[in-house]
Amino acid sequence: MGENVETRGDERTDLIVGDTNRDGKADLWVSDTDGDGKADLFQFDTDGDGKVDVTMVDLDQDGNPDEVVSGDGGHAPN
Ligand SMILES: [Ca+2]
Ligand SMILES: [Ca+2]
Ligand SMILES: [Ca+2]
Repeated sequence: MGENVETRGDERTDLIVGDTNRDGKADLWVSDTDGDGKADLFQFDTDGDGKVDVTMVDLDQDGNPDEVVSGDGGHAPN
């Protein structure tokens, strides 16, 4: 279990769900948590087990992550 990260909002809208290694399972999630339509939560499943291994939060939505933690940061994909 990783630490919980704070996001801009409490909602979660997945803007992009990707399958970068084409094994049929999602391994990339780009999400909007505050409903403004801009991505602020980025998650990656690096080992292909369907669970998030790295979470990045871009609190000011400038494209650069402000916090990076291992695990899903308390924000598991649906
Ligand atoms: Ca947002
Ligand atoms: Ca994983
Ligand atoms: Ca940022």
